[in-house]
Amino acid sequence: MCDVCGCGNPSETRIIPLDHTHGPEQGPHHPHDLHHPHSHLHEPVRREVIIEQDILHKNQLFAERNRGFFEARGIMVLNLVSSPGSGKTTLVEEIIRRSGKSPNICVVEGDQQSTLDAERIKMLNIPVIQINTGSSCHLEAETVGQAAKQLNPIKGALLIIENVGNLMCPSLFDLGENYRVVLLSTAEGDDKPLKYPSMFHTSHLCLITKNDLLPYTGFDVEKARKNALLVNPNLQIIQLSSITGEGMDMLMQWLEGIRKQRCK
Ligand SMILES: Nc1nc2c(ncn2[C@@H]2O[C@H](COP(=O)(O)OP(=O)(O)O)[C@@H](O)[C@H]2O)c(=O)[nH]1
Ligand SMILES: [Mg+2]
Repeated sequence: MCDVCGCGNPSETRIIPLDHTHGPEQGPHHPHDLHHPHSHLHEPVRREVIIEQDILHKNQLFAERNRGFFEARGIMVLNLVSSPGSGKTTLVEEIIRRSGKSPNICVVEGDQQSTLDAERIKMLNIPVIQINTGSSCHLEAETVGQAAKQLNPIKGALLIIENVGNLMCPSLFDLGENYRVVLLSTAEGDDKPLKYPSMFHTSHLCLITKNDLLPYTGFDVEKARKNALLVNPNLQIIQLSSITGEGMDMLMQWLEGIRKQRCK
């Protein structure tokens, strides 16, 4: 996992037994609250928190810089976040196909390794840059800003950033985007908003993807909506399938709406 954003921070790991019996770690020879770090962990924990704050603070400064760049150019920016495989690249391809002959779209692709996704977008003649994050599990504002400048989008363009597939760390890193869009596929489970709340809490739009698979997955759409709104009552939700096209009109209308806002 990522050693940059602190997702390996031992102080955040919790063992929560669901029954009231004591597990071996809480036996009589070592009675203490597992939620409270051991005294020998105090010093390292404090250092990790400071490093994490520094990283996030630095990222925030670059995010603000990106926001200024995007604003000055009149560029609308989406940050697509989700688990791996929930359909981000397929959706980007479908948005491009539905955006007409001169779509005025450019794309930043984020993956740990490979240029596979960027190659898919390039096939559609759309300017694209791939960022490989190596051991890191999220995109950061500084590299996204560099990629955006290289892409050099024209006024009024839509810049789509496909973040690294991960439902946790990308939620911590503001990229300077206008809208964060979280994808939740019907193959993943309707309980994800409760298990990974920060991603749903920090997003503006939730796309329930792979709607065509509903008959096979047991995914309860109403439950997913309820869970997502519990975490973020302002979240907009659209149900769609990039394969059958259902719900895509609604998404394209939403995109049209936000692009008009930017051109005002
Ligand atoms: N049935 C179905 N499959 C989909 C849909 N969208 C994407 N997929 C498939 O899901 C897999 C992962 O899609 P991809 O777009 O690469 O996901 P990403 O990792 O989030 O970018 C691929 O095999 C896609 O063909 C959809 O709406 N319905
Ligand atoms: Mg992808």
